[in-house]
Amino acid sequence: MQYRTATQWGVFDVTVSDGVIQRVDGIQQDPDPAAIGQTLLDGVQHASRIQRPAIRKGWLAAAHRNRKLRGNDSFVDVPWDEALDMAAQEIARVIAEKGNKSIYAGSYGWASAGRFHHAQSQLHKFINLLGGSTRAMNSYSTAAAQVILPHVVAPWSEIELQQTSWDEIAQGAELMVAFGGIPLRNTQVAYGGITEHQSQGGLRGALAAGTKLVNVSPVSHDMPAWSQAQWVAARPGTDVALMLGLAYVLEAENLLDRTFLESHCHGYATFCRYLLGEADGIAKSPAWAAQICGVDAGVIEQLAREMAHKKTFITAAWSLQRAHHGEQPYWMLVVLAAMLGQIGLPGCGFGFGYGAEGFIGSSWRRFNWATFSKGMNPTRFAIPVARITDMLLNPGADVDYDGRKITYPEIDLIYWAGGNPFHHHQDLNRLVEGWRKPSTVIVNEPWWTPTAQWADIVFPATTALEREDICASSHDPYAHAMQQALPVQHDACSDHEIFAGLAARLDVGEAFVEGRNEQDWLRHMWEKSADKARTEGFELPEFDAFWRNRIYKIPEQSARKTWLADFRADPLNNPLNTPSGKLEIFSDAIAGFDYDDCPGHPTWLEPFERLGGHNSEKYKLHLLTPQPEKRLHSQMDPSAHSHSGKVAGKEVLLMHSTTAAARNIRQGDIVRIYNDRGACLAAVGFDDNRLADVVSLPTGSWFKRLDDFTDANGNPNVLTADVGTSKLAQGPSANTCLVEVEAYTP
Ligand SMILES: Nc1nc2c(c(=O)[nH]1)N[C@H]1C(S)=C(S)[C@@H](COP(=O)(O)OP(=O)(O)OC[C@H]3O[C@@H](n4cnc5c(=O)[nH]c(N)nc54)[C@H](O)[C@@H]3O)O[C@H]1N2
Ligand SMILES: Nc1nc2c(c(=O)[nH]1)N[C@H]1C(S)=C(S)[C@@H](COP(=O)(O)OP(=O)(O)OC[C@H]3O[C@@H](n4cnc5c(=O)[nH]c(N)nc54)[C@H](O)[C@@H]3O)O[C@H]1N2
Ligand SMILES: [Mo]
Repeated sequence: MQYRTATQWGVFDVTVSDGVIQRVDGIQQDPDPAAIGQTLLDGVQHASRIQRPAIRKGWLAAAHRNRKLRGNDSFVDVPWDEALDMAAQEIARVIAEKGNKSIYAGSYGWASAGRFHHAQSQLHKFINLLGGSTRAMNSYSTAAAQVILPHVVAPWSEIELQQTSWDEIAQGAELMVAFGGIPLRNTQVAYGGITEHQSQGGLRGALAAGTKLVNVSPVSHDMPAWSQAQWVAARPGTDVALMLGLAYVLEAENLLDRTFLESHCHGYATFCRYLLGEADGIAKSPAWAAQICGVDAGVIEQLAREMAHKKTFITAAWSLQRAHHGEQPYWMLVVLAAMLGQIGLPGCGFGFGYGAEGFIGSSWRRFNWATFSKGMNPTRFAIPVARITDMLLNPGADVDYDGRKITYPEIDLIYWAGGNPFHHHQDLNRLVEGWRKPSTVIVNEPWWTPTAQWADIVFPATTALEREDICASSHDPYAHAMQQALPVQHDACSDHEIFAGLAARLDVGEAFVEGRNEQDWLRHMWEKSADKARTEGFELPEFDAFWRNRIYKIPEQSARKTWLADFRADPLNNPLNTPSGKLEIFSDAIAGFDYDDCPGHPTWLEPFERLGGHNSEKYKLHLLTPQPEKRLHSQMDPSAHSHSGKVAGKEVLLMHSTTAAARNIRQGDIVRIYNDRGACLAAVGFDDNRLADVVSLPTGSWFKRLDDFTDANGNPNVLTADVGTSKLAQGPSANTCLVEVEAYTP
């Protein structure tokens, strides 16, 4: 039998016989189905599934819960009723004794694609009914962007959904300069699901239309070889210096649009004094930039002139802002585009993430599908998502964030559903210290991920293939009926059932289920969407017809407007939503915060470490931690498809052959990667298409601590630093990381 399912990397037909998945095929509507689909093949029914509710022995045994054993203890299987009783009692105890803010239910993570069985949404609805919890704000993906860009130009959600499309780039751009390239491996994925993978087609379309591509990156294959992109090899974390060098040429050679800077921008004069060195005595010339970023001054001059003489689109990968002072490259990129004066022209100006997720650059109609109501968090309290360890370790301390101070609460209970912090957070050895402080950690998970292994109460969750759901996202024009393809595996329950069980025990059962079963909820959400559709002038089919057809596509819209074209045409009547109504090259608001690590205009700020900068004497290689090609983050890491990208079960560290030779390392060798924060093992793959002193280890392998605290599988987050991007956004700084690599002898 064939069943339709939807994932965060596309829509698939899954063939099942004898209760086992036999095949996974992309659907006909998808021009470029993602290979990650194959993780489902043996991943869903893998031996690493959690079979029954499990409770950590030490947690059961002692009043203080033996917290030091957390992560290094055995589990006992407990019947559902007993496990739910214990979890409910513990939640009630913590709320009564410590208050709601001492529960951390931020629960960041990607979970699965269905709108009803969305693990975090279910958790948040449940916990809101109990008086709420401490939550998390912003994402690991784009935390710095989400905070800096509203000050400068527009809210992030607007940028993601409305920015320039691939079609416009093909028609309008003669030159596309991509900082961090367009790594198509990442465009397999889109948050909430994707039907037609369009990024490869978009890039090929631009190329065919004659757009010249420039890949500014430490790694040449961040742009596909067939794109014939010019490679500008810049050191990681130095893009701001390079962009300042480009800006300097524009100013010095009068290649900029002074009229646009006057009419559409705020504060260029102040920034210009910094650029020319009048403010600090350092001219940000190409020669100055060259000694920081490693790109020849002549190349910078040429590129600046080319950008000024052509119709130019400038873009950056999200990775640039996942680094120390990650606000700066994004702000500076907008300023560079403003100086060129082409913002608001079709295919010109700036945009972000064209190689980050598959929906970026699409021109599909956007429709806000309804979901179920999660209510409000009564505590109204949240921390910046990547500050979790700081919070756990420093209750009572204040942290700066976007012009205000947030006081960390003392957390006594962590509830996680649909995320894997023991893959995703930086400096995992530091996370371990914080994670062992609360009395209790409860996790819902289908698999024995590291986060499940580091919990006290583990509830086995079903996967999307064991339940019915709807996939429909605001950046995709389709809705899909997700069918149940497999019987519930082992003794699992859906997240909804788990929280319904807990809610019943805590006297909010009826408020949680609202008298609906799974099918009722899907119908209810569909009907809410139908109401919304009507206000936008179209009719959704009846639910039963949709369910039979399994797929529905919303009607196309009339031609989409070029983003910021109205603002370009008439900035006074179509102002931006910034304090000045203009593009903020200087932000009075940010300057007013008086942050040493995020001044009033884009600035080159030394990161806490970099090649040629701090720590580079001790650790000679820069470690990048890109997204993994063969899976979504850590999801189904034990599957065959994920393992096809590994060697001897270990993640592969890409390394230049001369850098390896200098350390007596051969292709395929197992190496130890280390710095002051930790160490992990990985297998070496040679890759000469990169700067010699830059190595890359993808994220997402399951953390496994050996006795000496070395991670055995190659999870780079034992090496990355847990430092906020700045006081402004407090985002993660994963890509600022120096290491050394040596041959491993066990
Ligand atoms: N060094 C470094 N670290 C990084 C990054 C980086 O670039 N460099 N990137 C960061 C970014 S951008 C992100 S978004 C994060 C991603 O980090 P996460 O989102 O935490 O990663 P996932 O592996 O997708 O975690 C989702 C978890 O949900 C589980 N799951 C799937 N379906 C269900 C379900 O139905 N119910 C329940 N309860 N669970 C389910 C999966 O098994 C998995 O364990 O990583 C961050 N970490
Ligand atoms: N296959 C797959 N795709 C994914 C995901 C996945 O897990 N698997 N995760 C999804 C998620 S949650 C997110 S947030 C996006 C992330 O999207 P991005 O953050 O854009 O992706 P990354 O792979 O982290 O980085 C892209 C490239 O940037 C380059 N780079 C790193 N640092 C620098 C720098 O300082 N300067 C320059 N110029 N280049 C640099 C690296 O060589 C890297 O290959 O990807 C999404 N797509
Ligand atoms: Mo992300």
